[in-house]
Amino acid sequence: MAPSSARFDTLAIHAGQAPDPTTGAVMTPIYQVSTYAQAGVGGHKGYEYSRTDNPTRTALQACLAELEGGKFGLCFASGLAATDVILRSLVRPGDLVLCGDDVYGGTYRLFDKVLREWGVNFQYADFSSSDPAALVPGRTRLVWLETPTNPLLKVSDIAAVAARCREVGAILVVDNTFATPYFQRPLSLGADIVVHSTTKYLNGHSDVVGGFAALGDAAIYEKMKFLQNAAGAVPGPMDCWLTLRGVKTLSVRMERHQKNAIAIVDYLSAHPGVERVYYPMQSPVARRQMSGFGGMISFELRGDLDRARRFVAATRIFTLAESLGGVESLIETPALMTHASIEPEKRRAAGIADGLIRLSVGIEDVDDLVGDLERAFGG
Ligand code: P1T
Repeated sequence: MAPSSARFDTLAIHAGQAPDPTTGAVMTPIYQVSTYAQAGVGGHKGYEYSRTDNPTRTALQACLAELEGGKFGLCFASGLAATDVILRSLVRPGDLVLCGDDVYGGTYRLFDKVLREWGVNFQYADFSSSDPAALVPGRTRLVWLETPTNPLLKVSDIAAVAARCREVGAILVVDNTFATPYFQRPLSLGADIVVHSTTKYLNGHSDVVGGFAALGDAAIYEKMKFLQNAAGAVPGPMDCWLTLRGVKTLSVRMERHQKNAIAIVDYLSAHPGVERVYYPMQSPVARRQMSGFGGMISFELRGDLDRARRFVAATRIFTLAESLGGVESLIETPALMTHASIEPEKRRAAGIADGLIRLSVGIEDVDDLVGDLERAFGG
């Protein structure tokens, strides 16, 4: 096990992963098991049933919690399962939840089509452009912040929103999926909970769907741990193992994602066929609160929606697909794909143009990636 003073890259490889006590196996085994023998009733070694706890999951929870600087960590079957457990543990019908106006379409769908039906009130606001003190009413129970946002890469000042949340007694949750703890650590900036779709950069290889939450408050942890077990949206041991393996290379992958992304931002910004490029580096708050800007880029083409449709179908290395954060490059149109569950007028009001294109820049050779975009421009 890594000493507690170890730095990020060391923790990514060792945290929560001492050699297996029974065999000495250096890598955490895949405990592909549902139940555990008891010597007498209640006489077990900390594990009774794998919905409640599983050693491979325990290792992943501990590793990711350390990377985010949280005392506690909980893994889920998907990012949305993590979101659902956070909301249902902490919010009751009648409560007010304030959410960024530019979030993953599935998060919006869960809030608007499921939890709103349950009686929770949701309001949406642009945290990147307004003073949080003016945005967050005194009766707010919870603030849900994505920064950078999906898909417009808008950046909000986590410390400022956290200060306002403390003033009014609201819980601040930050979705850190795009930045990862390698580039941004929301708990250290005052957030109460940090949440991830581990499907993305943390696993990094587009072969797992998973979610994770880290936090420091024991009472909130107990509520969420209870619901993790009571509702049971837990990841299987194989998925936990794959994610543990993926996390070991997080820092080297993120550096390369970012290097490639910056080169592509430069290329797109200089291209006459491009109207506008979105990347977090353009924000002064990002330069203050993030140590890097990641591998996600969005851009608008000059021309209509059909031009965007043709563009995303024309690339050969950038695969036309939803999701992000894997080693391979992906391209998509949020209005027609990842954010299609948001009503068109709400989507447009949030600034998500119909013809917006989103890139998840992978770690391939950047000249090949630029060449692929050049081909799609018809060059
Ligand atoms: O897909 P799932 O693991 O349930 O994670 C949901 C989720 C939560 N938060 C953010 C910021 C996300 O981007 C996602 C999932 N996003 C996509 C699938 C996508 O293509 O944008």
